Amino acid sequence: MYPRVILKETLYKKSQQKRRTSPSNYKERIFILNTQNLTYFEQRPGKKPTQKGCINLSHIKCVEMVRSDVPIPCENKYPFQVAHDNYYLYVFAPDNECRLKWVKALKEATQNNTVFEKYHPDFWGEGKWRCCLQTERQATGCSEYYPIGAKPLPPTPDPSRRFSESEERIVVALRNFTPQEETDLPLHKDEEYLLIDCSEPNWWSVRDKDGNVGSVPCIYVAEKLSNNVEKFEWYCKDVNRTEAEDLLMRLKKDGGYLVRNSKRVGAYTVSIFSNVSSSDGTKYPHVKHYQIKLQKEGEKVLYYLAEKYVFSTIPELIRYHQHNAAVILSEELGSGQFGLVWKGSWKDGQVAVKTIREGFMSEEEFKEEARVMMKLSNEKLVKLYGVVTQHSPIYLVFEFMENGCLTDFLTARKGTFSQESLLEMCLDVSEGMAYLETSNFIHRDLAARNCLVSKNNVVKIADFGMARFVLDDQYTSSYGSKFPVKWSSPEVIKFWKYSSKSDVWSFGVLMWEIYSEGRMPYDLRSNSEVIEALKAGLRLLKPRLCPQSVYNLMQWSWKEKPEDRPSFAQLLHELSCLEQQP
Ligand code: 4IP
Repeated sequence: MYPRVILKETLYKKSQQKRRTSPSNYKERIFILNTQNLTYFEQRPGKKPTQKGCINLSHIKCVEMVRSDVPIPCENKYPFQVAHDNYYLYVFAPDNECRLKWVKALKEATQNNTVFEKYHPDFWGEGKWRCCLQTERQATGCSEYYPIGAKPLPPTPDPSRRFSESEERIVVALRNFTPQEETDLPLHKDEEYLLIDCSEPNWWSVRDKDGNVGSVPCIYVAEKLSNNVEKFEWYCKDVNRTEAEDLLMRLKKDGGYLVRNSKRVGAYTVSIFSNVSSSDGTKYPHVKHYQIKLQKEGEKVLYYLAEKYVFSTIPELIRYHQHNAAVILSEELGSGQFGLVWKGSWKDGQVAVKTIREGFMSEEEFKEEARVMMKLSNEKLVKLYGVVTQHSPIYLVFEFMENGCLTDFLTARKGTFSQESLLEMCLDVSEGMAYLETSNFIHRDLAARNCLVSKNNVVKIADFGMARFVLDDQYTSSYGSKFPVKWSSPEVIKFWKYSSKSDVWSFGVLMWEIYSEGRMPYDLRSNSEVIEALKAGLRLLKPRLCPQSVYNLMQWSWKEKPEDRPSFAQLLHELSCLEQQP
């Protein structure tokens, strides 16, 4: 009896280079997976397919996707790997769905094999593993390998179990998401998903409308709240107007609020405490009451406080206004690239508020993206708390950083930094950038001027992703006077091709700024001279304070081809190793 065929498809493969002299080429082959072997055939027009290779399934030690940013020189751009015997077969699928299907089927067919504990997520090429830079082809992998069934799959919902309305948590996709792993679920912008598990910090498990369950990055979804107000601690059903005032005046918390039943049956009122007069900013503790108004749109009821902002549930209305509580501006801190920057107070704490000059930014697009940006959360990123869009100019409310911008911090304290503190600053930034890299988020304008320093001297990254919304050509065109040429990689200058690897180039320049204690890079050259110098292969010289080991990382970050540069994960690793050295 012939073994049963599981999958059959025409895909591309790379030569396995079994011998030192083997060519490196990509060939179209018919792949057949049956219960015993993975076989591939060449199909010549008018001829019977000829078998070119056959791998016995029992010899397979790992099947996984390849995550790489090297350009793939064949038509199919979605690689996966089959490690068998002492070889790696790289196969290229036409799309991600097809790739996931093959990886899953191969994993299932080899589930009883003795497999690798760790594997290499990137390609072997030019004598090294691109992921961990080991130079031995048989070197143990650098990432944990999960054969089928080993990685806990998200819990499958029990169809017999009915969620009561109060338990059900729905999330809405803020962006599309393409699965990267077998256990991921695609997201379609604005569609709703049932939240199943949010115990993991970065990846949540959700179910789509067809019942498929999988993981999604939590920054790409926002929770949609049901209209059940009873479960919220801010709902004080039977408190009347005078009691609400007493309660809030006693608490004296700026922006403190509660929601109560209005005297009018079926209506709700929000009572809010404020410590300042809205007209002149002087201190004046008082409580204001706003009725939540209803608006009917066909069958639907919408809720609002201010006419422009309507919500389909009261909890959503509260969530919005919670994050958009009044900001009180106190002193002007300076002028940023978008407009004035103020120190302010918001919800009892200090904040930095950026006001955006009218016409300087595409506001509608920015408002959409701000929802994703607000979800980015890492110790080494300056937190974006909220966006106030009720009036023009719009305000962006950020975490307040006592020690100001990194360039000024470096120049003001020139000559006082220890080697440890300079390395620590590079580590802070690489940590924040490694987080952005794993969140699929590109900064596009990384430089010391766009980093800030906290009161404990922690360096944090600011203005991530903002460059996309600027409307000023002087800033967006590479010939413009404000374009950050000195921080931009060659592919950005030539083709505006941004990626985490173009951020890596900028990070190299930022490390240079740190070790030069705030000097302007290429200070004696104009932008066009810098472009010419880069073309000629010239690079920034090693700053006096910079050890050779750190300069090597800068030079690695300034490799002409993006694929030759390290990832932020690698840079973070290398910098941490340097920190451990005596
Ligand atoms: C061959 O190159 C093909 O790419 C082979 O693939 C490949 O074998 C050979 O690698 C490589 O030398 P040429 O066609 O230019 O001779 P296929 O068999 O699909 O044609 P693999 O082992 O990758 O199948 P070596 O290393 O096996 O020689």
